[in-house]
Amino acid sequence: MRKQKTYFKHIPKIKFEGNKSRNPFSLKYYNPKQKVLGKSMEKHFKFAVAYWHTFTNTGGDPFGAGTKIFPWNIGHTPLERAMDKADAAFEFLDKIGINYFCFHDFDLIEEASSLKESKERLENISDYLLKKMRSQKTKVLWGTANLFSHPRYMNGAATNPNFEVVAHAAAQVKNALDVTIKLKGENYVFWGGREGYLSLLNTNMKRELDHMARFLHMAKDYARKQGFKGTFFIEPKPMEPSKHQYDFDAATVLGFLREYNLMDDFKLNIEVNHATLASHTFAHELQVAANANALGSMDANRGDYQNGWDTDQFPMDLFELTEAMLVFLQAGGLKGGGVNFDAKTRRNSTDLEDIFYAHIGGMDAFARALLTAEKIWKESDYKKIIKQRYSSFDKGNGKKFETGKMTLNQMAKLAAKQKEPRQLSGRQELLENMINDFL
Ligand code: XLS
Ligand code: NI
Ligand code: NI
Repeated sequence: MRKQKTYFKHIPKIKFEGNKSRNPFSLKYYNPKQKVLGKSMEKHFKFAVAYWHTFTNTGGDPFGAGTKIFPWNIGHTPLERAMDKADAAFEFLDKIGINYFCFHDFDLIEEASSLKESKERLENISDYLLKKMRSQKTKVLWGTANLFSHPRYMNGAATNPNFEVVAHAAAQVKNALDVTIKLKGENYVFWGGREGYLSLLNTNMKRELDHMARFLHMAKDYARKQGFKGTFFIEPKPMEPSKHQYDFDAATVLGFLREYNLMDDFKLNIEVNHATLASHTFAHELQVAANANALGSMDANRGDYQNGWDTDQFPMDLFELTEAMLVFLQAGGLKGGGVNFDAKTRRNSTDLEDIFYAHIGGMDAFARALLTAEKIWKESDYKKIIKQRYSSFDKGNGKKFETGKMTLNQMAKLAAKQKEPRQLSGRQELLENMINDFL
């Protein structure tokens, strides 16, 4: 194997030091082996680093070029640059103490001008990654294909009105699945940024949705044939880059999966900032997925109160995360997935240490929220209050109603006999206080 390059020599290995520590290169709350409700934090979360944001995205925006000078970006050939990037990624993963990563095909290595050459490139870089993964015990949480950056996808990938593009997307997904399987990826994600429309005037929506379902069935069948045992995730997002994305939110995606008979193989990957773009809270989206036993994975980040786009900031909002962790605990955790930091440092955070601070902050925020949720769970009346709120359905006529043993006529007769129903407080402020009290 070639000589590994190092990029983060000046940064120490990040360790848990507890919340008295003032060392910015330490974890204050995330203690991987510490148990929360009988399960280690490490197992609860399965934190993953997003290859695209942390090692690929140099911070360009619609108004200006990238600002981040990545020292692993200067090699002469695509393979050299990709290997250098892999060295940086694995050094980072080791130093920060995260065992998983997530990738798009062309985060690993740049796309070539033909499918054939792109495939060769992916084969070469995945050989290299595999060796590194073995020596470092690193794992792939999920892989995916980038079906949105190249101009050929301007009208969509699986939902493109031109069959040639759909076929190209299929080839790309086949290769991305092959790489994911080769790297023993635990899951595979579909995020359909361009699966949607810019204008309904030129769109046959029904036909496009049928195509999307066909495409997902084909991909799933292929992967299963290759022995892939993991879960497929759909990642909902309402818009951006499409005006309207078909995978709008968790409820929409569940409706789609049910309609097209995909529920056995697909679950949801819920992203914080996508939830808020869809006018939901993160907790709401998690709850909708959990209700369907389809809470597969999370993309962790946060939005901005003032901006209406996917700012993908690192998660920091303890209140938002604690509410989410209450749903997470109640759902019994994630089905197959983990917590992927689909988040980027700001465009002007240009030092290499910034990606360390960002991930440390994200891990600590999740850990703190989980610990708070655990305390609320164990030490407060939270569960009792919720149970009490629905207790009229636990016995008598309420129970009969719930179990389908009442008709509308019987209900009407009961109502006629009773007085105006009692008022029952929702206790929202009390419950909100609990989060602050236990933080
Ligand atoms: C973009 C999405 C994307 C997916 C992977 O908004 O979050 O990063 O997670 O394709
Ligand atoms: Ni995402
Ligand atoms: Ni996103």
